[in-house]
Amino acid sequence: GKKLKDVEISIPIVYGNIAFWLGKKASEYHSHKWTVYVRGSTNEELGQFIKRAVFQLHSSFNNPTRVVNSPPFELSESGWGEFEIAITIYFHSDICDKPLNLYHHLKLYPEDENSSMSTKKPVVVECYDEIVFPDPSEAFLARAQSH
Ligand code: SLL
Repeated sequence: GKKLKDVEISIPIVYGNIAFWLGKKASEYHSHKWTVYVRGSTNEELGQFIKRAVFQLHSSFNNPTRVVNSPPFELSESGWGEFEIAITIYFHSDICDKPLNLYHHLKLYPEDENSSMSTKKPVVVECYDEIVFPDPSEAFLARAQSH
């Protein structure tokens, strides 16, 4: 379709993880339950823009490449260790053909020594970012504005 010059669309996102320690239910290899996610910064529906998110987990997980084909773009697992998760975002074809790679270091354990592990207080680590699309298609701009 037609491209609009001198226009750009910026999509504010938040990506990161929340992790709960399992306390009495913790075992050696499953001490935490966690969820890694990509969401709109004010919880807007990212399914309008994003077609698929692929979360690449550590090789110690079964089937470490996890594909999420519809929103919410998140993945929950249990485990014991922290590692870097590569998140590949695929957009709808009228938005952008090139996928975007994000990297998030999964965090399970509280940072400061004073906050002891608790089953009630999760560890949350998030990043704010903006995905900027220069010269968007007319169809994309119309969708972004009705959004
Ligand atoms: C570390 N470099 O040594 C990291 C690796 C891997 C964590 C952490 C697997 C859980 C499962 C899991 O939590 N791996 O087996 O399902 O700290």
